[in-house]
Amino acid sequence: MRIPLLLAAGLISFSVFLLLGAVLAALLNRAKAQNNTGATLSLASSATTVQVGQTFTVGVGLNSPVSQISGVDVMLSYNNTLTDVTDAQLGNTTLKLLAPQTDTGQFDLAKAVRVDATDSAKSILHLGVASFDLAAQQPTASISGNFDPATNPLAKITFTAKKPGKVNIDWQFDGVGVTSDSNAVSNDGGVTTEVLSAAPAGVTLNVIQACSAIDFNGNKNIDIQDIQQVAALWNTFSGDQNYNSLYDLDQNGAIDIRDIQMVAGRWLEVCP
Ligand SMILES: [Ca+2]
Ligand SMILES: [Ca+2]
Repeated sequence: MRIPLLLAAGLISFSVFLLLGAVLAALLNRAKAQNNTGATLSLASSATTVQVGQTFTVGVGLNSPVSQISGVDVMLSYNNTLTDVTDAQLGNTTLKLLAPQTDTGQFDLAKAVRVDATDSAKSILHLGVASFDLAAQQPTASISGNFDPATNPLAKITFTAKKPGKVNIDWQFDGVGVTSDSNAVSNDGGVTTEVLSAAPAGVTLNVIQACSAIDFNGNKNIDIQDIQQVAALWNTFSGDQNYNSLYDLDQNGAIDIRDIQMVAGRWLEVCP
């Protein structure tokens, strides 16, 4: 009798082991499935090249094939010596609250932008869109599906180009925490869940000088004369007698190789 009893106990133990394994596998699969069906965010810029002083807009898109999204944290970094955020507006979706807000119910740009603590040349824009209508004082519907960043964005951010260079606008996404980075949040029966599944791609664009700013002699052509004029002031610095800010195209206080390269890079261009 002893051997069959041991056998039975062994079989039961083995069955329990199998059952636990199956439950664990099911749980893991569920977690994986949730992650795979998570939402993604996107950006689209209105231009790939802009001139100093011009504005461009960056739309925020969302693709959430399964989850109902009731709020999105948009956290972007950008090079603040080349560009600044000058406005943000909601798109045409039911996410009708744009945060942060001032006491008088306007979008609070000053509160939304801060200089990065570890890199003063980088600024962080953090805004939120949520399913609430402040004017009507009531919640609005959640959203799901595809919201194209160029044609149907959740929000549109206006930037002004300040200085020539390559602008990178990148998402801040660490995948943890509900408020410390970019998120898409679903609200299922009052339980909020972060469903953003991957780091979204950013956008890049080039800020350039207007043709007229480089056409120093005003003959409507960027030509060898313009190159010679800036080259003649090479290695002069702000405060020097010969320094002329007109030729300091990137406004860094020095007329150097970069300024000459900027003229040479536009050589033979005909100004409108
Ligand atoms: Ca010229
Ligand atoms: Ca310069």
